[in-house]
Amino acid sequence: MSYVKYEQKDFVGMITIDREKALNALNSEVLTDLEAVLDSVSIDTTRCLIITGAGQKSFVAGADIAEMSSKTRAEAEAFSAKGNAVFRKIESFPIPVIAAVNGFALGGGCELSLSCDIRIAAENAVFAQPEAGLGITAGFGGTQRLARTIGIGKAKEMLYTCGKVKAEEALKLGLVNAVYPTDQLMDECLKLAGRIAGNAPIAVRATKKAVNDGIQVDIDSGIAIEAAQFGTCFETEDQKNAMTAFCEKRKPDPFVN
Ligand code: CO8
Repeated sequence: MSYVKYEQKDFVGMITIDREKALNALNSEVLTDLEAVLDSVSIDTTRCLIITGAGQKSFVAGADIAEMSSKTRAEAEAFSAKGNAVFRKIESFPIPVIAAVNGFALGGGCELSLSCDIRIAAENAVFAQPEAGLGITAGFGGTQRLARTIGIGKAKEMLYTCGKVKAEEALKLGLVNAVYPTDQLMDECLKLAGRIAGNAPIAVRATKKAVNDGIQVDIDSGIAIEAAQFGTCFETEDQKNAMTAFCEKRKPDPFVN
């Protein structure tokens, strides 16, 4: 039995963390299953991923507190390393990943969403980093990605106070890109994924890599990274197809992977 389900519709892959009775909390098995599902995704047939939680109440209510409660320092560091390896895999996954946040995104759940390219929230979404109240720091990248996403001041406030941030406030903070009624969340995420999947896949992958790699370096190095990715696109069928079609005032043929 796997705690993580995978479904594919056209070019869009949907990953569901399926441990609903524990509000989809991340224990070691869930992390192992999530990594296995990610490893099984073929980018030859998939252009965008959506990650969500099973049920309507929770995206992911954090790392599993019961499992963590008796860990030694070395075991805690190993658990953190395991989660971080999976989240880095999502962050650097070759195709865009959308977090469909359907309820609680607490601790490791907020951090999971932060490793995705885009967060879309249901109206019932609640974000928080409750770790300081549990006697620990964030351990799956929260101190790093939250500050990079919403800025240092607001990130520190969330991390120090453990305060809950509801969907509308998350939108104002730039923590999420959009908020939808809970029953429309998946349809809206599928529409967004479909729009991404409708563009030239190699160009989208190159764009993700340019943004991700460029944000880590100084502006001149970042521009050089973009220039290199831009150049590679000129060796693709999609570039020739799309630009020729524009010049001939017609629609391009379907894009290829
Ligand atoms: N871990 C384990 N079990 C959980 C978790 C969790 N994070 N969250 C919920 N559950 C379980 C509950 O124990 C409960 O189980 P049971 O039915 O067997 O008693 C079940 O899910 C349902 O939960 P509640 O009955 O509590 O449901 P409520 O609607 O009353 O409350 C809340 C929902 C508010 C979400 C509440 O469950 C809660 O506060 N959960 C904990 C949230 C939290 O603090 N998350 C952060 C955890 S720390 C973390 O994520 C650190 C990440 C980095 C790790 C680094 C490794 C070293």
